[in-house]
Amino acid sequence: MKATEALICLKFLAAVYAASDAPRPRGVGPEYGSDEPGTSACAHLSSYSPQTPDAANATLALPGFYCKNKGHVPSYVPFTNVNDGVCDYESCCDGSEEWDGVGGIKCEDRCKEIGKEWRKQDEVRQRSQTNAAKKRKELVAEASKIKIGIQDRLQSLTTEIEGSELKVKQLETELADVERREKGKVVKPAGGKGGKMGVLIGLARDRTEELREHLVRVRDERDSSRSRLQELESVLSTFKEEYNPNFNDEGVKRAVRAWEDYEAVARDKGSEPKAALDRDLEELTKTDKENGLDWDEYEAEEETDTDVLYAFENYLPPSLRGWLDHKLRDLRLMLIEGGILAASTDSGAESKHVTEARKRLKTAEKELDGHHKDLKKHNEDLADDFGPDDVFRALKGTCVSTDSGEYTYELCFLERTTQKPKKGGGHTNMGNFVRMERMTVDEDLPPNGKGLGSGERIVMKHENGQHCWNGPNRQTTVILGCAEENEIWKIMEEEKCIYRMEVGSPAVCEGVNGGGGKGAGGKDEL
Ligand code: MAN
Repeated sequence: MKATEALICLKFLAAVYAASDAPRPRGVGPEYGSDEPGTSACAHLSSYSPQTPDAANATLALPGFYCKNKGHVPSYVPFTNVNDGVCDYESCCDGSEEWDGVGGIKCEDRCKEIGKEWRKQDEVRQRSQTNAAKKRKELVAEASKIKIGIQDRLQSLTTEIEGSELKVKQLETELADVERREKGKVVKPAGGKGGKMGVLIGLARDRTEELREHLVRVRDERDSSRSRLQELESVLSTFKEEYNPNFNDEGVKRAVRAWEDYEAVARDKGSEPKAALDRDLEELTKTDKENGLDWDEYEAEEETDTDVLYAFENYLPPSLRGWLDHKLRDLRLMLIEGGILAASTDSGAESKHVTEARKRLKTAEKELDGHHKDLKKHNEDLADDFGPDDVFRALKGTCVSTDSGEYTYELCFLERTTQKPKKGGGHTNMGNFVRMERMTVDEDLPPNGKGLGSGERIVMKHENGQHCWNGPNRQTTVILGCAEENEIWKIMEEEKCIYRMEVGSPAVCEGVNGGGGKGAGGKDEL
C-alpha cells in the first residue's frame, strides 16, 4: 500500500515539476502551494520527516489532488484518481485531474453547468438552513417556556406541600380525637336501638311513669281518706255538741274528751291542706311530655352517652359547658385506660365518625404523596440533560417515523425507538432513551442536504429495549443532523438488534453557518 502511494506521489511530483512554469504547481491547493512544490507533498514517505514520525500511522500531507473547479467550488480528488482514465466530475468538474490524457481520455471542463446546478441546490439548502435555524430559536424559546413553567410549578408545589402537610397533621389530630371520643362511647346493644344510655333512658322513662302513676293513685287515696276524715270529724263534732252531759254515761264522756284532745292537737299541727303543695303535686302528676320532657329525643338511634352529654351541655353557659365536657371525657377515658371501664368495641366495626375522619386523612395523605411525587419528578426533570440550550425539552415526546423494509420505525424524542411490523402485530421496543453523547462523523452530504455530513454530532443513546433472541437487548443510536423538519433519514441494523438511526432535526442547527460547509448540524469540519 505504502509502495503504491510512493509511486503515485513520485509520479505526482514529476508532473508538478514538469508544470513548474505555472503560477502554482498543478494539483496543489493554495494553502499548500509554494515555490518548492513536493517538499511537503510526499513528506509522509520520508523516514526523516519530522511531521510523520510514525510511518504506520502516516497520513497524506496533502488531502489529494487540488481541482480549481473555476465556476464551482474547488475540491480535492484522491491521488489514486489522478490520471486513471476516468473523469471524476463529482469532485473535479474542470477535469484537470486527467491532464495526462491516459488512454486518450480528455475530460472537458463542466464546471459552468455543474456549478450552476450546485448553486441552485445550495440556495435551497441555505434557505432550508435559515428556516431550520429559525425553528431552532423557536424550539429554544418553547423549551425555556416549559422550563419556567416547571420552575413556577415547583414553587407553587412547595406552598401546596406546606398546606397539605398542615392539613394531614390536623386530620391526624382529628382522627386521634375522634377515635378517643368513640372509645369513650357506650356500646350499643347488638341489634338494638341506642347505646347503654339509650337503655338507661328507656328504664328511667318507665320508672318515672310508674312513680307518676303511683303518685296519682296515692293522691287519690289521700283525697278520699281526707274526705272520709272530714265526714267523721263532722259526725264527732255534732256528737259533742248534741250529747246530754247530764246523762251519766262514762263511755260517752270519755269519747267526748278524746275528741276534744284530738281537736286540740289538730289545731296545733295546722292540718289544713296547703294549696301550694297541692299545686306542686298537680304539676308532678302531669305526663313528662306535658312537663316538657320528651324521652324520645334522648333515645335516637345513633345517640350515645356523649351525645346526650352534649345535649345536656347545651343548657349550660359556654364556659362551663367546655370545662364540663373536657372533664367528663377525660374522666371516662381515664377510667377506660385504667381498665375500670370497658372501651366501646361496637362488635369490631369502626364507627361512622372514625371511618369518615380516616377517609379525610387518607385523601389528604394521598394528595400530599402526589405533590411529593410531582416535586421529585420536576426536580429530576430540571436536572436532566436536554442538550444545548435545553432545546430538546421542547421536543420531548414528539415522535417521527419512517418505513423501511417490512417495518415502520419510530423515534419518540427522549423516550424510545420502536419497530412496528407493517403487516401488523406487536411493536418491538428498540431501546429507551438513556443519555446524550457526541460523535464525530465524516459522511458525504447528499445534494438535498439530508445527511449527517462531517463534524461533531449530537447522539441519543437508547438502551434496554426488547430482548433479542440469541442476542442482546435491543439498542439504538440516534445521530442527529441539522434539518428543517424532524425526520428519520436512515435506519440501519448494524449488528443483530443494534440499530443506528440518522435523524434530521432543527434542534441541532446550533451555530449553523447558512451554507458553504460540508455538513448539517453542529460545528462542521472542512
Ligand atoms: C426481529 C426484528 C429484527 C431483528 C430480529 C432478531 O425480526 O426485530 O430487527 O434482527 O427480530 O431476531
